[in-house]
Amino acid sequence: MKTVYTDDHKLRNVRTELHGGLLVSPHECPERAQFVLDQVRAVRLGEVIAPLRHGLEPVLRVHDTGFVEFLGRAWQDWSAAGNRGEAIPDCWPARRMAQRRPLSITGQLGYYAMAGETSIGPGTWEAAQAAADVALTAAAQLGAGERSAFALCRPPGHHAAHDLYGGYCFLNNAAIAAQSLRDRGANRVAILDVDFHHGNGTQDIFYDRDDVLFVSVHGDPREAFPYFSGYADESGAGRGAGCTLNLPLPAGSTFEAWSAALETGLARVASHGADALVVSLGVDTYEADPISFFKLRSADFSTYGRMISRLDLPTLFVLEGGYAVADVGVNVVNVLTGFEIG
Ligand code: Q9C
Ligand code: ZN
Repeated sequence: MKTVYTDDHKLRNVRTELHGGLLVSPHECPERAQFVLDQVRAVRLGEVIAPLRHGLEPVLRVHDTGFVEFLGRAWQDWSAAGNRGEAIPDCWPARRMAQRRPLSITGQLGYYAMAGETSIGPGTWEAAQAAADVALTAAAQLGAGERSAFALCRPPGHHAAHDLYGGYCFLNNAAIAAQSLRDRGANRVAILDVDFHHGNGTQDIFYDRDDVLFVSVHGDPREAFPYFSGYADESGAGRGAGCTLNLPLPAGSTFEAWSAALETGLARVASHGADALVVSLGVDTYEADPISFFKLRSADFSTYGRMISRLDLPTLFVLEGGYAVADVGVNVVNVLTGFEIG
């Protein structure tokens, strides 16, 4: 399959992540993408092509205009206000407080952030836009008749909601791509999120819709980020009732439990009658991941790539998380080669 990639992800290279009461070097770092690209080339997965610029129109199909404008000027406003470090929120519209957008940039960070670990720096916006372009270009490959395509993008996207950033995510690359598939004529799309963390942003964007199914296998939110989304009883609303399926699993889950949940998810994808599948491909389910608690081994990624291929759908893989940096390439590409071998 073809891989879509650009060096522009390197424009996001912040120094800080709020972690354990410290500002540490970010888990979501540029080296992740380099390891994936190296492994794509090592196994000769297929051609590596550059993204086309798609502009903001396909982004605004799923994201709020005020939110996108905020992301576009957040770093500039933050530094112009005299702040000397990277942009981090420190106050949120919590229970019983006003859900209004303040004028202050610090207030706006809290208004638009769903979590506080994700610093904004120079180049964050440009990298986020490039990641959306990577996903849109890969989606267009499916439209051009390819059976599958791989969007090698960072920063990741699945925690970014209609008007929220956080969890290392700014624009929801998978959601933007899924919407573009709908706009290019797919009547029904399914999104399968196999990242360790619940894809709260993707769920939010499609929660009340019946044309885009969202299925996620993830760490139980009682114990894992994002804590306030991903419970089994969140199943969609209105027309979208029954079109969200959350499959949370406990700490220490091995491939035996994980693959059984995946089978449940795959059966739901099959019954949706989708014309195309988007896989939010995070490999932070790996046993050596530093911030997660599942126990998948590298060979398991090949196995589930094969399981996904049995759906026999045009499939777009969009890179999400995975922080055992040196092993991210092997694990991601194992899913892709498993899929291709079938
Ligand atoms: N103190 C993705 O995998 N919480 N995002 C950090 C470490 C945020 C993960 C916890 C984890 C976000 C795309
Ligand atoms: Zn994750």
